[in-house]
Amino acid sequence: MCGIVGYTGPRQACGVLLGGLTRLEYRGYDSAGVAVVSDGEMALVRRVGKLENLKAAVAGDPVVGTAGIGHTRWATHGAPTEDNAHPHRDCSGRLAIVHNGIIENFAELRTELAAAGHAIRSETDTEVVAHLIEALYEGDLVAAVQKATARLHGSYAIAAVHLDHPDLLVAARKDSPLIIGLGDGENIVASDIPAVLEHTRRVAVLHDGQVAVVTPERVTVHDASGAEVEPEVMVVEWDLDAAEKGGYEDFMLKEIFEQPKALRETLRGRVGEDGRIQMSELQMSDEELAAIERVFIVACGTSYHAGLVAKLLIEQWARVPVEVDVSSEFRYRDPIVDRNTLVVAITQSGETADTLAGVREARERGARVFAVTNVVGSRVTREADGVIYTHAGPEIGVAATKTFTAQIAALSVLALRLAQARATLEPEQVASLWAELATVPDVVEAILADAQDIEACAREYTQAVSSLFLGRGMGVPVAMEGALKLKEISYIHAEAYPAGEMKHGPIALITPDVPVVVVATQGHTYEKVVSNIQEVRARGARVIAVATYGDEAIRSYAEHVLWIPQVSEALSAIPAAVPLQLLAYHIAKLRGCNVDQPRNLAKSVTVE
Ligand code: HGA
Repeated sequence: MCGIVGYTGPRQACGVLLGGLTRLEYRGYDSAGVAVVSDGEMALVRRVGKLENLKAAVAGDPVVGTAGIGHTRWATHGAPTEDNAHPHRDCSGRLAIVHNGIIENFAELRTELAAAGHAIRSETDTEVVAHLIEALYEGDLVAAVQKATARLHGSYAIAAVHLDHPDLLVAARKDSPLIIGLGDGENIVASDIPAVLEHTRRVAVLHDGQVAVVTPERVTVHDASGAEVEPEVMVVEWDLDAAEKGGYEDFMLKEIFEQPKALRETLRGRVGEDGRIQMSELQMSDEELAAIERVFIVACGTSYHAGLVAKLLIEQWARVPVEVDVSSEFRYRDPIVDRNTLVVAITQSGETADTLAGVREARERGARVFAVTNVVGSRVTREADGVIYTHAGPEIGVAATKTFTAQIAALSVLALRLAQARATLEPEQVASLWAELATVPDVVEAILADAQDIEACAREYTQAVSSLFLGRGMGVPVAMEGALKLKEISYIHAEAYPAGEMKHGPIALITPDVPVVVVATQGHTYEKVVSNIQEVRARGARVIAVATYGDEAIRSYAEHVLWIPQVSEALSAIPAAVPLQLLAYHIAKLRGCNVDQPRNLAKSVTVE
């Protein structure tokens, strides 16, 4: 998720590592460290906080050596502390590794390795990998890494160094990026291109399941069977700014396209071997979950919209009444919250002041409070009784995109977990809903692959002053989020309404100049939505519909159709949200707006 740099060559490694990590700093991180093979010792320096802290430590006590690895950590497992910072070492202290990603089966491996006598010092999933490599090491680091990665479930980009092989870096990846900058007599492993651009523009891209063996003079790449394969080499033409954005024009666009990965990471490891949904973070037994009388969801902005989606899912699947409150309202009213209430506080940053106040308020009233957040170690994780993490990776664009859909994914799992505990769905129904939920990342990938027409549609609405977003059922929170995205980044006024409610007021606003965006995906209110489309068209409105592939009839009701694949109604929020993110993005870009940093907005709202 965050930064990896590894160096082997004639120069002092530490300077190259710190330089590379500096180029990855824009991604956000909470701690940093380097390990350098230094005259028969593994020199290790780690610091919490900014790279400046690490640089100051190294300046005071220079680390000498020409091969090493560095990391900026964005915590997923274990708080952002020095002990949890990477690199991590094995028991002998002769091996050090850095890792991006999540090892799903780390708990089992940890138990196994601890039983075999390994002393595991941190809370991270990463350290377990260092000990696993140690356990499998018989003098050949490449073979040990290969055997170790075969035992890992989850996602990883790993770089390892060992004192027995002073100028060797071994790197491996699955579902987390890793490249090798090819230099002259030196090579640099990195999780992202900006880290190597200062030194080289020739880059070998490592693919899933491959292991790279890197020395100053040579890079060889092996597939999972150990056979040597031809590395894919490209020459990078991007400048640093474009490289930071992965070739996308803006962070927001990059993050929209990162959604399949964010969703996969968030859904990872949620089903046990027995086929049951697991959410151990809740630390509540089935009996305790069954005893819940009410769920209260507290959130602001985009997170509030994810909460509205969760309300529909929890009520439908788990048959518990759910209230969703804007945090700044919740904290100042007298909500009916007691020890039988489960409160779910949703905050991307984990620092949202109003939501934190809501958490305190709810706990004072005796409720059990869970946070859904994207930032490990953030304030809400210390104030809530438990935390459900979205593993979307750092989000830099101010307007939330991948964290929104990841929140919905995490909350969908929560709803299934509640339904399972309360036996409101048959085990087969839970299994089949899970099976479909697990395909949603692929559905989003398909939408993103077929989104070329959205820009042309956006071009027709750049002059709009006001717009209306309509939907029913699951389409309501999707419409609300679509409207929020549009107003946040394009500054076009956008109002969202349940489609059936439109004729009680907002219909008065409709003119040919007010585009109406309608979520008209397949579902039990589809016909009703079509009637609402007819009502707005009768008043001259131009309609942009989000609809399901195959719905040919919709073409005759709407000026533009943004297509999504067929999914069940309950799981339609994530797919339907994606084209609306892109619509807002393109309209804002065509209007010349700064989509990553819209005016007046902050990424993390830490004031009331
Ligand atoms: N799961 C590991 C690595 C997380 C990551 O990708 N950080 O950048 C951890 O929590 O340390």
